[in-house]
Amino acid sequence: MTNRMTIRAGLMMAVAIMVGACSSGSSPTTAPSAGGATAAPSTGAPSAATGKSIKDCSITLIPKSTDNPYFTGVQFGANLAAKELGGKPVDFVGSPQSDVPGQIQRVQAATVTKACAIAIASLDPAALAPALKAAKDAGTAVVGYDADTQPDARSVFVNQVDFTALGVAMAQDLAKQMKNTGNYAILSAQSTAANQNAWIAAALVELKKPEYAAMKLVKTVYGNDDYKTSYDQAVSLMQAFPDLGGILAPEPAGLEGAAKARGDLKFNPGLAIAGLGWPPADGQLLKDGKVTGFYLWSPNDLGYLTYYAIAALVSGQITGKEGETFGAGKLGKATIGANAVITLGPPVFYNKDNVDSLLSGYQTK
Ligand code: RAM
Repeated sequence: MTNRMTIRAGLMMAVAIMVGACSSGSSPTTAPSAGGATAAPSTGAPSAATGKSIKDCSITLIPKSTDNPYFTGVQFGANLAAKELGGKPVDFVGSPQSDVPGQIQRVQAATVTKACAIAIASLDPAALAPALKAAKDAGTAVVGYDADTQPDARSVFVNQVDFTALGVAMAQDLAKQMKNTGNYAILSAQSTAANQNAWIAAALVELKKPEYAAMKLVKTVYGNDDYKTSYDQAVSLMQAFPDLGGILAPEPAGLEGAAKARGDLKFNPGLAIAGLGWPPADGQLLKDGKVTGFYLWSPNDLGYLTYYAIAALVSGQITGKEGETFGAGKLGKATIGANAVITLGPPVFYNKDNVDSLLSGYQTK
């Protein structure tokens, strides 16, 4: 079974109804064929449009941070696609922790060395936009993935999951655990991260519905995808709000930090924790009953799709126009949606029963 198929199977088992019902905007813009493959992509050959072949292409892949296994998983997936298309492995460059100036420097370095493409998970869209626009002007293709930059600073954005679908799904999980009542806080990644901010916005729209009137957001804090910072933030929340009923953590370091802090502080064991987790490690939280469930998607597939999108872009097969399509290997045909966004698919809901059987899309080496 391919990773992609695994995602779909996992979703069907766990949350098909939940995610499917929660958003009108949740339909994926990649559509795998029944066999998980389509006609061989035609992205390897030079095209009249740009004259570039992926085979000669140096790609700089910039993560939010290199110490985060999520991004090494994206790199792994990108290199799988590189192998399939006969391209070079990506140059995975970044700082160990979130570092906006570091991202800007890496974009500038790739521009100077005339990289054929830059793929970036932007820590701060506004701060990165000038450097990315300069890269584009110099002839380097710019693709956003995971966390978007400003739309005018990239050609396409490869989105892991529909923003609204994920935000609503996480909100509903939190509310269910809290029985629709009580104070909750949000423990996010970077305050400027477009992905987390979009998911949070969608979650808050959902939680404005009358059935959640007894739930109140008391504070939003940021842990920068760093476990220690996230843990400290969770401790501060529990100290400041002794009646806290729930934490929504739309990133794995926050989820883990919240679970650990709740135990260390001997805080109310009923404190609900919902959001995103890293299945290879946080599966243990599920099995120990510390967290009832969390969402994620395959970072390998995200990297793989990103690489295929770059190949299609540099060959001239796509330009970023809505409705354009390209072959994405085992993921099937991908279609560009509104605002030049290509969406991988729905998230998977992990619980103690399915987590061990759904680990195939998380390889990091
Ligand atoms: C962290 C990062 C990344 C996000 C994942 C789920 O690793 O913030 O951007 O997509 O969590």
